[in-house]
Amino acid sequence: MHVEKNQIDAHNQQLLKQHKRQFEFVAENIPGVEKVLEKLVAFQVAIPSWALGTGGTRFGRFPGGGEPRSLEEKIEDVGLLHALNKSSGAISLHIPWDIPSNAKAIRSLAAQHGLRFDAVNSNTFQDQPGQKLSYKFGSLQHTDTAVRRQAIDHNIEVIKHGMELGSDAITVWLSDGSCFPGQLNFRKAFQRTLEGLQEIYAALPDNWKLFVEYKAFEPNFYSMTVGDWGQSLLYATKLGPKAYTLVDLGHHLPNANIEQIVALLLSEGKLGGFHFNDSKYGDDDLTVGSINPYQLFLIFNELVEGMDARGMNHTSDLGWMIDASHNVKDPLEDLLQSVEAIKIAYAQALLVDTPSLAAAQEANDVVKAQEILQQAYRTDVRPLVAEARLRAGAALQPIQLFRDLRVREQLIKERGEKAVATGL
Ligand SMILES: [Mn+2]
Repeated sequence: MHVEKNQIDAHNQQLLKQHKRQFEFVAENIPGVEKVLEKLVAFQVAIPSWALGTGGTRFGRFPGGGEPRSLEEKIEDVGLLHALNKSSGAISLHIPWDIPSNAKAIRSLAAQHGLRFDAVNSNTFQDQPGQKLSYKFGSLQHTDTAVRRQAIDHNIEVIKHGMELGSDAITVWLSDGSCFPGQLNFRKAFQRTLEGLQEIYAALPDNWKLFVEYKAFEPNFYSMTVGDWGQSLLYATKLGPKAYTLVDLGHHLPNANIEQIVALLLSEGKLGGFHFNDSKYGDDDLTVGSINPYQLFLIFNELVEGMDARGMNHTSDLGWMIDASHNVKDPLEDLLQSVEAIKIAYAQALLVDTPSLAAAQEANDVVKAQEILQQAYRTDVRPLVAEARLRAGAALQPIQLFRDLRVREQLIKERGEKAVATGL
């Protein structure tokens, strides 16, 4: 299933008059609106291969039909999203769920859809069929050298797959940790994990980055061996200049000040990338911006301020990826919503009057500082984001067009009711 240019044009034509009116109304009050639009057009968010099927909980999974059955179909789905919003121009693969049998063919298929390969992800949190040794008691932290060896080798293999696809980063998320007091010697677990990461790091090509992702709890509930940004930063610092901390929004304890974490990691030059999602309780993996859009804006405000302070390129100097998956929505519609929420928060952050904010901060004018942030946050930037889409050749209303074209029905017709994507 492909979305054709003439279908997008026809859709946009219908909405154009109303859109223009809304856009001009907002644009009038935004100094440098053209620069904002350029940045919005350039900004791309990678789609993870595991978010294209209906997710599940440990209690059940309710597939919606027409899910991608192969890596080729996953690329086709991301291509669909990218055709609709021109903001999803990258895919992040998970090995071993998405091992490419013919890397060259996969690469050219992705290129046909205008997609590049974002960070590749390793998996030592599950035992795969036929796997020799178990990760039940961890992978890189394991007491048995042979298990550690197996986990290191797997990561090095993931790097090789990534190289063949033109990716330039690996994300390592470890579920290592302990469920009960006394189970683990923290110091030894840290040391073993560090040594494992050092071997993986040594296998990185020169232009690659290694992202160390942390998570506060789950699947281990007493300790996690990479449990917070402090531990991740410690590993990344010891590893060297190609290692960075990766922030997944759902991987913190409740009420953590993520925007402050982001600001400090950025100023240390150690923020590598992002996994976007939203949550109310823990690692809920809900649609980005669905629960706490103000927090998302505050995070983007720190990102924009911090990247500008270091002269970084917003689009390419950090890895931007969605990491969400859940039970009750069409996964493609959900991803369109998530990308839209990210671009809205980014657009709002671009509107912050930074010089005035800095002056208010220096003068300890608390009220003014808050007003400046909220002025940006309370601006309805949706017409700006839509205008950026229009200029990029995407749909003014991606979800509406997805529904009007009956994309899901088409996919079910092609792939069947019972097609279930590999992944979580
Ligand atoms: Mn993640």
